[in-house]
Amino acid sequence: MTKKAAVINDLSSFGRCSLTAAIAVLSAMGHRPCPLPTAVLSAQTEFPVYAGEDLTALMPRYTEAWESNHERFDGICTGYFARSEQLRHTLDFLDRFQTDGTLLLVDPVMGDNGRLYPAYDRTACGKMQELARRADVLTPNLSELCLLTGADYDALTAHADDADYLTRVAALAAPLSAGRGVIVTGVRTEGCIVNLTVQDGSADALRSRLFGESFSGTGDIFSAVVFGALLGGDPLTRAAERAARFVELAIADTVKEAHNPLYGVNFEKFLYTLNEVNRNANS
Ligand code: PXL
Repeated sequence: MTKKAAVINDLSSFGRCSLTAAIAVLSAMGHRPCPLPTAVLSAQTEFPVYAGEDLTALMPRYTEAWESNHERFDGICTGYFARSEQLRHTLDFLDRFQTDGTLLLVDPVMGDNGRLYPAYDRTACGKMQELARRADVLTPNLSELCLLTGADYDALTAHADDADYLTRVAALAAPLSAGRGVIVTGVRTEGCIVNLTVQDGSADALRSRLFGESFSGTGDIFSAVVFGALLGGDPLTRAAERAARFVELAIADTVKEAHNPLYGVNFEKFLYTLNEVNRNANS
């Protein structure tokens, strides 16, 4: 059944991330994305130059307009926030639209490779912790897991070759996973990338090919596929597997040609693989 999903994220013209990724992925999976844009940008903020317009002031107006029209959502997913005020508006949005039956996926987009994104500050990190507590599913990368839990990224990754590395990452995610699913994305280990699903006291490690580069938007594409799969009724580990395989396909295609990781990955030509009609026809 088609599910209606509010997607709170920015619209970046270059970088194949945030709404550009989520609208395409959710639509391909047969759902109805309803974007609540937090900002419009000529490119995501890691580009050397970008122009943007902050839409923070529009957020409460969208919320009120949607409430006046009695809109309801089967799911809500959140991504990048440019300012801590946007997180406050999102918490208010949840007060009005999050019900027992709403699936809330929070991708706590704050940084990568142990560093905060340029537009991010510590106040926003604190608000993100508050938002994370309301989520049914969290999809932090390792840097974001450290920011959410207060762990030291450098100390943790200094022992990435240890046999018990994944056990320590899972132990770090365990308190966060009380009452919700957590997928720690893109953990580099033993020559591969691991997406670690932590839920109900157990951890499930899914291994993918390591390409050795970090591409814009892959975390956003991953969380959009997880969200779409969960809305469609998949269990969390299956959702993580579909997302990992989809991102892997897109990266493998991208590295075959001259590329700049800032421009993201060739996911568009594989969207058809996410479509339920194709999935049912192929199964
Ligand atoms: O992919 C994460 C992301 C989303 N949106 C914007 C960003 C980034 C990462 O830098 O700058 C605007």
